Amino acid sequence: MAPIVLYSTRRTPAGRAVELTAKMIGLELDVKYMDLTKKEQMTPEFLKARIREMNPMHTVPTIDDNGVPLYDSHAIIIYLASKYAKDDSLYPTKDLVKQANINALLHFESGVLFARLRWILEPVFYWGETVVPQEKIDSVHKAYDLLESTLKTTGTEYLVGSTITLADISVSTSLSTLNAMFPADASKYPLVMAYLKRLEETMPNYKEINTERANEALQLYNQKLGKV
Ligand SMILES: N[C@@H](CCC(=O)N[C@@H](CS)C(=O)NCC(=O)O)C(=O)O
Repeated sequence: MAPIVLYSTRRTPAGRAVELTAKMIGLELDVKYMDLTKKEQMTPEFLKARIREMNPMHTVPTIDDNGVPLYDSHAIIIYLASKYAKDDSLYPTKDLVKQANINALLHFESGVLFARLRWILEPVFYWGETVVPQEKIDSVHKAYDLLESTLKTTGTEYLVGSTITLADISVSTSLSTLNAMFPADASKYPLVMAYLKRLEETMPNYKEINTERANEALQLYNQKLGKV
């Protein structure tokens, strides 16, 4: 069986979640990076890769698992963990309450963290906007507030329990990028900061896939805003 092909970019949090998950379950991927600033997802070469037919949303990440196309990072990481992981620690199949709590945080990543990040970055990266409205930045700090309350309520080391799950993998990607661009105030969000530090120290491949790539996103952001 050929390795699963992942269409992604180095920077996208959603694609990074797929890479982190694959590494954690020891799954080889054939990663094909694209440059969305050059609209590579619209070039004939890329369309020839049939991504639009595979994914009507033309978003990355998209995977091709030996002829089976799938899109949306949350759907993809659940699929990879369910199909290829040696055990169900990343995404429990029998403890349905735990699974539902993980799902809730995957939706939080998608609907709050990633959505607010994309709301800021898309106009700057792709539409030439050079000013970011304060209300958008405020919305990021409100998201930290939600995460702080979540961590206070659960009181666990990771988002859902004492071991890393798909919730941490997904949340870590947007959170590390947001924090690189709009640093969370440690005096207001001590649990968020402690959580980020824990992830940095314990999540396999965190530095390579989150810290370094979040910094690449920050560099492009600063460059586009004329800050460097
Ligand atoms: N909910 C999706 C969001 C993916 C997404 O919006 N990806 C962006 C890059 S960060 C993209 O592909 N943009 C190009 C486009 O929409 O054409 C996921 O989790 O995979």
